[in-house]
Amino acid sequence: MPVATLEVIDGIGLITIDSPPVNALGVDVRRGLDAAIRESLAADDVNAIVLTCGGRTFFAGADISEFGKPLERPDLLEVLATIENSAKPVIAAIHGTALGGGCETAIVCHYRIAVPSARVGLPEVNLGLLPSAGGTQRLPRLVGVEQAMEIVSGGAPIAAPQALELGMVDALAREGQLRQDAIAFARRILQEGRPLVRVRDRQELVAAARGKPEIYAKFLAKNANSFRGRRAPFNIVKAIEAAAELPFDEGMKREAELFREVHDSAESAAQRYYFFAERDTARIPDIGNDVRPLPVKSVGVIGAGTMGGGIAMNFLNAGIPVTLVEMNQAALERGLATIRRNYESTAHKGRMTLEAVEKRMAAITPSVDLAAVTNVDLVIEAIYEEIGIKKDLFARLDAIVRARAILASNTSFLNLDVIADATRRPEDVVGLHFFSPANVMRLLEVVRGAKTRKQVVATAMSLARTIRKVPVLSRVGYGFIANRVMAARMAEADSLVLEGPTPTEVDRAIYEFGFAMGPFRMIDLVGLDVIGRDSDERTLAGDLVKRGRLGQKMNGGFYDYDEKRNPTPSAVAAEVIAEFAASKGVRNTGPLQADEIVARLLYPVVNEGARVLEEGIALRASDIDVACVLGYGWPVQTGGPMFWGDTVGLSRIVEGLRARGVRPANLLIEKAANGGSFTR
Ligand code: 3H9
Repeated sequence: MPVATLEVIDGIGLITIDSPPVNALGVDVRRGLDAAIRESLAADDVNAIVLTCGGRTFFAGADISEFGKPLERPDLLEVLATIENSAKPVIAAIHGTALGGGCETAIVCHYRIAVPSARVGLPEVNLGLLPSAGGTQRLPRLVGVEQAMEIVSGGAPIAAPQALELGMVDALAREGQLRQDAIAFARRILQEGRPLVRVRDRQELVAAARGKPEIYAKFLAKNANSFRGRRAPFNIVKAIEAAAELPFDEGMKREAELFREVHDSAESAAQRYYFFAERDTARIPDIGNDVRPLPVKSVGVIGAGTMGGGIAMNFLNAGIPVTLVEMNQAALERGLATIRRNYESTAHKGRMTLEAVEKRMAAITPSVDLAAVTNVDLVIEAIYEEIGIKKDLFARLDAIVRARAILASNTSFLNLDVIADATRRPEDVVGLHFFSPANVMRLLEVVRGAKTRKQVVATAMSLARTIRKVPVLSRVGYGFIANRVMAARMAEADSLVLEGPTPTEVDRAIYEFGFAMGPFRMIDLVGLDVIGRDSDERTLAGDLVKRGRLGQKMNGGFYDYDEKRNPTPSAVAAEVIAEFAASKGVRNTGPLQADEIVARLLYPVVNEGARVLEEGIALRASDIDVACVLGYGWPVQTGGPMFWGDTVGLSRIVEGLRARGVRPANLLIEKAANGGSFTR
């Protein structure tokens, strides 16, 4: 099959590009597109050109796997120049997602028509990049400088109806009728003798922002938090400023310079690695495509608490009805009310209709009788984290649930095999470890027990995608992947504050590294009584709890809080820390530099990651990275702990751990000795 085909339909040249899976603009696509455009320009019987794509989407952007390699010609800029300078109108006909270079191709065309379900956007920032085929210069000419900064630095795609309002597309086609409607649109343009609109020539919106540096300063100040530790958003703002300040061709040169700066950055290498890492999690070496997932058309959730309610919402959102079971009517009603409140709050923000709220609520079958889940395809348990209670529940479920239904536990620390062995069908038991809030967090750890059969694993992995989660497969082990490796950071933070650095200094270093908050702010938020409640060991958090300090919710924790929840250093916490240090005989050795704090806290995470790999708990290092980025907000611009460990250098990590008297994992020692790495 050729990549590009040209059909001539009554004077309209219809170019279709078809390069599965997503029509990425790799060299073959660029060549095909270039040739088809040239052929249309040369053909006497073509008066206007419609550019569309086959398969599931319009161009999804540059081929990410080509970055960092020598680029073969023609480059995208050359192809786009031919389109822009065409004497015949070129109309982009968009379905699926027109992203990155795909969106830039669309906005170089003279007109754009899209089906309502299409989305357009410039997500390069998610790869640590900026658009480099004119996106930063043309988009401000279509939507204005401020809107363009939001779109490009945010990277989120925009739905076609909104893109129409913003001026990114000119018309909507009927769903499923793109081809016909685009051809009709092209005819209208010819009949009405509409001008060839070259976006580069449009001045009005960029002129309005000219000579106003305060626009950019204000935007950067507003986003200081989310741009911290990154480079791409700053270069994006500079490029958009250039669109307002410079003539088009000079602006294009500036865009190219700014792109080169980020292209070679560690941030972009990490984010490009991460892009593929997130997609690799679905590949399981011993489970091929021949293992077909089972259909899951109905779900039972046991437990309507915070976790159970959040889990239920995922399925309701995906149109899968949920039977929600609680022990008593009052708890059930509380759970239902929370779900309703969450949906209504989304509706009040304009992100769903009240009708949709009712539809989702109506898809819940509430019950206080376990027998209500007898006929569902999948039961997920989200009850109290105690092995005896879980075993009992699974034995009861085993007795009533239909054969071949999947029984899942949301346990975060317990041994899934023990739970599975409480049933006569351990092969149908799997772990589905959601992260809180379960309706928001994108990570789903799928736990494969010793006896879980392949089809059940395949079903869980595929179901994760249905509910818009990223599944990471884990074997059974205490804390599975994300909780286990990140616990190493908390343990180290606890021992570090005994030596001198304060919680504020530790948290600041971790925040500057790119996490949303440091470990002490986090534990204050979660509640000091929640973390480590099952342990008998004396801990700092435990000592604070004894003083009535439960965190933000009660009397403060490692920090004091004002009524607006702003933290300030706590004298009581300092006293508790000093007492604890004295009891352990730890000497105060004074403050540390931020990079030393980061190394102290995060080298042990890399080490624990190495153990998780060694033990076969995770399939691959990149799965650990995905779990930490999505489960704990590890800053994606560093790639995740294992990619970051490789960036730091494994020998340095081994030395750092040894200097602290920590035994490095064998795999880590081995790789460091051989000059190996986890992710490259
Ligand atoms: C850019 O355009 C820079 C320009 O400014 C400069 C130009 C000069 N390249 O996600 P899926 C693969 S930067 C290569 O599972 P979905 C993906 O790895 C680019 N491969 O499907 C996967 O492979 P596999 C800006 C790509 O339906 C398969 O396609 N564009 C690319 O859930 C299916 O992907 C972006 O950042 C690519 N560009 O989602 C968009 N895209 O099957 C990136 C996908 O072997 N792409 N693959 O695992 C996406 O956001 C999603 O893939 C998309 C489809 C929404 C399109």
